[in-house]
Amino acid sequence: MARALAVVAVMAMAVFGMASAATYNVGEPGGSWDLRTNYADWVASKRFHPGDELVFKYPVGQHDVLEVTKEAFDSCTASNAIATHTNGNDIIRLTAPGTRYFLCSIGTHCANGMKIQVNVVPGATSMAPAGAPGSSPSTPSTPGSSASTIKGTAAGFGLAAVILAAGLMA
Ligand SMILES: [Cu+2]
Repeated sequence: MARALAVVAVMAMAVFGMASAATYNVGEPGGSWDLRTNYADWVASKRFHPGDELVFKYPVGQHDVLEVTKEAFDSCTASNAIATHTNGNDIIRLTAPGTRYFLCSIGTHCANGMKIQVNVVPGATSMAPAGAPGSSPSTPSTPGSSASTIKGTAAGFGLAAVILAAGLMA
């Protein structure tokens, strides 16, 4: 019984995790991959999970995207980059939890703030309260109230699984 509940809860979290995979156009809405954005502020309002994508958009040649180590990030060092992207519509998938560092190597752009640190956290973390054992009695109303805002069959399946789990636990 307990094992079945755990399996249902994990399935629900996995479905929700996939449903929440997001694409972030770096610097939007105030800019793109350029010098108009304070990237520390930009990332602070977001939570990145495995499966999400970053898209760096810029005119080819005016900027570039180098993935680098923390040391290179801190000192704006362009040599020994982990990866270099230059096509102006560079899509980078965040595949696993961890911290990744990107900078622009053109001119003094990095020193002027054109660099971004992305902390990727496990996707299940923010979903845990929905299916967590020991939820308060009022919890079952939460999935129901959010149903109208969730679209798609995958999300619907996850929602049903959560409701099922909540019902079995009640
Ligand atoms: Cu640049």
